[in-house]
Amino acid sequence: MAIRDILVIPDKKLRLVSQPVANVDGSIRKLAEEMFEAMYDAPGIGLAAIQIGEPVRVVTMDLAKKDEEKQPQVFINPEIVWSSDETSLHEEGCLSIPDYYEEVKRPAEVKVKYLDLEGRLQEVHARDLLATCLQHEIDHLNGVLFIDHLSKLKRDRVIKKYTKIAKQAAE
Ligand code: GNR
Ligand code: NI
Repeated sequence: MAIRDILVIPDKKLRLVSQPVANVDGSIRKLAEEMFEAMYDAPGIGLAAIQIGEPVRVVTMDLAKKDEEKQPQVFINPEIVWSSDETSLHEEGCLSIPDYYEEVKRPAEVKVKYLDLEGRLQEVHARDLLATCLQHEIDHLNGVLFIDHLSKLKRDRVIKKYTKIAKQAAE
């Protein structure tokens, strides 16, 4: 099967609030597989289902370094149940905003509860890249992009640039 396309701003679908998964069944496992395929191909370290056009609360991630073995992780219906008062600044990028990187301030640590691919309830205490990535992906599930955490000036500039590119591509 062909690799699924990753949606790019200003695609309106990226602003949808994704629906919770009711049952972790074969269709969700198939979706996760398609997400990994698109994520590894891009390549990226995380992906929310809406980035391939599916408005459901599924996130894939692999934070392994290039020389390490794959570490595929799936987070279903992820929910932040605690975040630290302490914040940290991390440079972020997004496959839906190609080639744009900016530092974003977020809580340094979060606790996230989620379902795994077997439908079991799990909880993770995340810091560093995992905390950043989980918050970035959970934002996607709520129709929020990392540029929404920047100044309005920077955000408007980025949206304008990608709107122009999309219009040129449509000519
Ligand atoms: O590949 C990605 N890298 C990344 C780097 C810093 C913070 C977040 C990310 S997630 C991003 C892939 C993506 O767009 N996920 O939604
Ligand atoms: Ni993203």
